[in-house]
Amino acid sequence: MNLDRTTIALLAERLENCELEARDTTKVTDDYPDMDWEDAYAVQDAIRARKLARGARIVGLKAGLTSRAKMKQMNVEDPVFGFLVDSFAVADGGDIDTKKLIHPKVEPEIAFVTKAALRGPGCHIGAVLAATDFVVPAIEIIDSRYRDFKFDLKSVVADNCSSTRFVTGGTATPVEGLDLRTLGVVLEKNGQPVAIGAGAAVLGHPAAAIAMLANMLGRRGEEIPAGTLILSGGITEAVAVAAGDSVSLRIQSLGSTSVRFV
Ligand code: 0L1
Ligand code: MG
Repeated sequence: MNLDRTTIALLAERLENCELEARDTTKVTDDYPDMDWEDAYAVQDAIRARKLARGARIVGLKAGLTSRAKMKQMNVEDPVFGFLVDSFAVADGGDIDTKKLIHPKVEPEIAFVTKAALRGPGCHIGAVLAATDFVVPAIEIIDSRYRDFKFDLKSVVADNCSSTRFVTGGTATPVEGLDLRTLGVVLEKNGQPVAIGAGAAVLGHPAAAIAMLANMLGRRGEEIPAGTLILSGGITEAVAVAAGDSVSLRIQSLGSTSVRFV
């Protein structure tokens, strides 16, 4: 680690206040160019600790940047991960107050819910599928705290990977007999398709994103506990939204979920 405890705490306070007050900031590596990956996750951990101290509950995890093309572009070998708290969860068909966000975007994702713990190293797609209770369609709303979504990966990790809201819906579907790679995905904004894809866009198989997450957590001596909801990463590019927009996601065999920005 290159940053001391006081600096980590100050960066966590700065980024979380931006989230809570819906205002942007410059990327943290502008001020601390020597920040390393451990520092970046330490800032994220400090944000989580701040929320837990105020009574928040962790309700899930997310994998981000799980497309190979984007990882290659950013010159990283691993995706990033973040946490989800109860205040991020929005009811299916519910409203999101856009004034509480900076510059939100939506991502179509497949969410996994586990029925057994997953622990790396060595976690693989087969282990993930065996440990999956069910999958559901999920819309993740991301809202980078960085001005104009301009960041580098360490700044993104420190900012809890732009997490802000998520909604799940559709039918809780077991994965037996389901090929998650070939499931068609249609994201609609105001009734018009704006992004179309298939599950294989995420690392060739969405379960590979969960395996990578388990392997990354394993390196920290952590596991994915049974009963965890995990967003496996955007299947298409993220789509910008504003007040007045309605967004719905349909995933073949899993059903649909929707949210409105008011
Ligand atoms: O959920 C995601 O894949 C987003 C990761 C953070 C990068 C971004 O804000 O686009
Ligand atoms: Mg996402």
